[in-house]
Amino acid sequence: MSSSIIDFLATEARFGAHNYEPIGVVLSRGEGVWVWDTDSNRYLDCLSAYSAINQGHCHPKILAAMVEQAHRLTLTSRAFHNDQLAPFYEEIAALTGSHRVLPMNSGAEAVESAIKSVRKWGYEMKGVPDGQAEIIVCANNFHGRTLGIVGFSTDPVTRTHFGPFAPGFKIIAFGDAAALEEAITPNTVAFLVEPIQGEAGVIIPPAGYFTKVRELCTANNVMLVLDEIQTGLGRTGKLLAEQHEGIEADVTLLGKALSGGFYPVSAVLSNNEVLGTLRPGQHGSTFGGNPLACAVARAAMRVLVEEGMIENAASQGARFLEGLKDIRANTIREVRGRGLMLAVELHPEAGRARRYCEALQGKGILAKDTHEHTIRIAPPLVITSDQVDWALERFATTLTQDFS
Ligand code: IF1
Repeated sequence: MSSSIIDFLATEARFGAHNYEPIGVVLSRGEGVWVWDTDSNRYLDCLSAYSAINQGHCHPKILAAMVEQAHRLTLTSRAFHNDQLAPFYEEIAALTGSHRVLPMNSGAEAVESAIKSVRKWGYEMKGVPDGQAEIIVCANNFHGRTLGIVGFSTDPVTRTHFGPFAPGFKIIAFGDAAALEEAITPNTVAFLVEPIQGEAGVIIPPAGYFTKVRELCTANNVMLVLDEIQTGLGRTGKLLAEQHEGIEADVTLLGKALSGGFYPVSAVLSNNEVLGTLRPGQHGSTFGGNPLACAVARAAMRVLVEEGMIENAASQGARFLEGLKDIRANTIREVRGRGLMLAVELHPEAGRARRYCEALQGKGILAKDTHEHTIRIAPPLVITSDQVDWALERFATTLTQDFS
């Protein structure tokens, strides 16, 4: 490590809250699938800022839209209209087939906004007695870091000593439709779930699960809220992960790649009813729906579609998955993935995944461990076949090493 890197790390450690344990690389530039550190070493980004960089780093068209808009108008608040909001609504509704849009900033805010909206819908449309609304969520969920959300997390690291928490959530197993059927009561307003659990280690539910979930929600007048903040916008090889089972959520949450990584932009998308219950003054955000965010998001959605990134995620994802499955290494317990949302789970005896990520860093690849034994792989959706093959060579040599 050069002295400048050591200085950066020491200063962060001295002044920052220690709520992260990053890999020891200090990045200063990015372009497409590549990032460079302060010593000009180049890495293939296999994390994409947890899927916020689906369009690749510093996409020139999103950059141009951002700069152009920043010169004109950045923030009006929602006290006034701005000329970017209407076209943003129109374009995101057309792209996703939704009826109503609520623009927010972070993913967690979108989740919180959805919780408020489905509760309100439950009281005003479904007739649930006030204060009795129940929302069903899954074990090992990850929906963000705010108090409302960590209150229904099952991960002790995420929730310990942050209580007391809000009531009204019921936790069931992920991938188990019978558990959902059993958990639903007349007071259930929504089922909030990730199509593929990301933080839990890229857990793909059994085929048919979401078809059954959709049926149960419809039969019981329960809003199906899909958190597509990580799986959405092409990551899994479809625009939305729900399309893999041909279902439609009542409420869809987007964030991360909605801005291509330039700016925090999130959105709650719904049928007419759920967001239709919100009246003036009942919800809002200073920055939500601002013209800069809208202009950036419009460009981010446009390039995703126009440049074929969703199809590329499907084909390169299949190539990557096959390549990973071909690696013969007794460190590997399982390889999972859909589109470019991939994971290699190591045998516990192989040592911590973190060690493998550090070895990959030495070979020019940045990937992130999760839960001790899983390496998450999620490159930008602009990755080429040659780059996939280049990465696979490095994964193969790293995974055949033993770091136990
Ligand atoms: C961190 C994980 C990924 C998300 C889903 C909502 C949010 C997230 C499905 C909240 C955010 C991030 C946040 C990041 C780590 C990360 C993550 F490892 F924790 F699980 F992506 F895999 N729904 N996920 O994945 O969105 O408020 O952050 O914009 O350090 O907390 P946000």
